[in-house]
Amino acid sequence: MMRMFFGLDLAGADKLAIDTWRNKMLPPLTQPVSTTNLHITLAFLGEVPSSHYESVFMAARQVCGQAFDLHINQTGYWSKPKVYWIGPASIPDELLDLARQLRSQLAYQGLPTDPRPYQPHISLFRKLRENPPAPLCEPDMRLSFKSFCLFESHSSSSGVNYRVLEQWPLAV
Ligand code: 2AM
Repeated sequence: MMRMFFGLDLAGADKLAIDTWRNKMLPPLTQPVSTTNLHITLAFLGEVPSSHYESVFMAARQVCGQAFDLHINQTGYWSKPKVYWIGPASIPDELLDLARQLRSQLAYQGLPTDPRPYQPHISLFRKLRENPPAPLCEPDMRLSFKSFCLFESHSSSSGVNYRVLEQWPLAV
């Protein structure tokens, strides 16, 4: 079994810029997502049995996505999963298409897919009991994506760590 998700890996400089924005624009809050783990989920898979790994890779190989830029310019709070996030106010068609293709290829391979409407976001804090005060300034970052990844989410006594298992290019 491996806990997996498809997602977009952020460049190191972008992770650092987000971490700086978080530290400067918001009060200190519990359970920050570690800087190295900042990412955008495309399709959450959860625990995948080893017998299904090949189907997961097969689904990814069938995806034909386009590179795109993303303007991160809004914040949000989901009270049920208790997550505070930043994300784009407007979602590029290439990103919606990538998430849609992944879901349909996973379904075609007989794998379970997430029924929730896709909402791209970068989780900054988890287990947050209430919506924190508004940030001093809204985020304003432009990110570029030329590939998508399959991540393994590994939990240990020192916390959760994400590892890129494989990366697929997006057409430029
Ligand atoms: P993330 O916060 O690490 O991106 C399982 O629920 C996981 O799916 C969550 O931890 C979250 O991962 C992601 N997720 C939750 N709701 C989502 C949504 N509407 N769209 C995309 N990803 C979502």
